[in-house]
Amino acid sequence: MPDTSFLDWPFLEPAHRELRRLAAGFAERAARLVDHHDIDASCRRLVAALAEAGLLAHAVPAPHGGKQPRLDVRSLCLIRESLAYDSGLADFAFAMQGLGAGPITLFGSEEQKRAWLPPVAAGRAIMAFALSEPEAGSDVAALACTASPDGPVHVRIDGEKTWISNGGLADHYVLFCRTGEAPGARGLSAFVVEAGTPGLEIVERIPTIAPHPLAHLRFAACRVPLANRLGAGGEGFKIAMATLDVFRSTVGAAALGFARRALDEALARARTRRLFGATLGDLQLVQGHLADMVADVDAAGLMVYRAAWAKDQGAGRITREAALAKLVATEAAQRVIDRAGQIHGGLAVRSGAKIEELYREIRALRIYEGASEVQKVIIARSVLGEGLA
Ligand code: COS
Repeated sequence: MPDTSFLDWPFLEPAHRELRRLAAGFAERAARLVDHHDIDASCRRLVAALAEAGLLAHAVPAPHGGKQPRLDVRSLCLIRESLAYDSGLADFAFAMQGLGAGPITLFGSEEQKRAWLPPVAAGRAIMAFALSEPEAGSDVAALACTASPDGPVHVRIDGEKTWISNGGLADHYVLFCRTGEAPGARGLSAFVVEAGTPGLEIVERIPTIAPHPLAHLRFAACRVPLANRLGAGGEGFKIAMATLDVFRSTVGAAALGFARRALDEALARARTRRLFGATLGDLQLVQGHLADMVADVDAAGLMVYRAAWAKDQGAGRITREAALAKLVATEAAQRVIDRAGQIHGGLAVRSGAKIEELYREIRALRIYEGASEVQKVIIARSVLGEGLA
């Protein structure tokens, strides 16, 4: 039985405990919806099932299909953690609905929210967040995809995006482009681009160690209504960063779900595997691994739910807390899964084994939505800035 004592932490409320039960029950069933030979169909099934279970109602705000007027980051975290415990792909399907719709939720006009958000909650529209480019991933201010005026009510988009989750599967892409109001970070804007818009081409699907739908996209004279711009022209960088502030702690939560699963698998193995006339768990070196794993899991959990709680209390920017949550939780989860591998021996690297799957699933989390190195830059700048102030 998974340890759920964290549900008593003061960051969480009774409704969160109820939600955790619902999400964990769903996650066990969701794992059975995954066919690793057909990722696209699996994602579509998962999105539909997440909607039916009411979980996608936590990915958008009320009254646009959501449960609450503002995204509740603790709910997002609890759902991601629960899904990741059983299925990396179910977590992916949920997370992308939230992240892809995030800029609309946070910066869309009422009309834009009314048009685009209810289908996200209902599982009828699949979302993508298109920021990274072949030459700009960590350095967002350097992105080169352009949106230039094309008549009075359109823009023309030209450029490339890569590593786009749900690329080729999404119905709507939230795209960050250079619009040139000012140099660098102040000259970007965000647009919603519908799949099927002429000029939007899926160049290739990108295979990865933990198969998720990812693609490289090209935009060639892709004509998009100016009305699809989110916020004002030049606000794109701020929109991207504010969205990431909300969702980065949820990446930490997914890592936490993977780590808790690895710990539970390791405990089961340590209790039952016999060697040298005792069990693995009787060996002090194994106890040392287990203690380190418990410490990592708790530290990660505290960071994740602290960041989520701070945002839910109405804090404006939680850039530092979110960066800490993502950094600490993803790095900790990698270590926990690695130690679980040592405890499992050869079984850890057998294709199809749970630890082998967790190994493949965790790796990208230390990279996407800001690599660990980027999180360290953000954290260091926040303390240096404060020190100088
Ligand atoms: N919320 C709101 N505004 C923010 C912000 C945030 N979290 N972070 C920065 N800004 C604002 C700054 O206040 C600054 O505003 P002014 O120009 O008014 O002073 C502006 O945006 C530029 O900020 P900064 O100078 O910090 O920009 P940098 O180019 O130095 O940003 C980092 C550097 C590394 C922080 C940024 O590029 C980043 O987060 N990169 C990682 C992106 C990422 O996650 N990529 C993966 C793809 S998504 S899967």
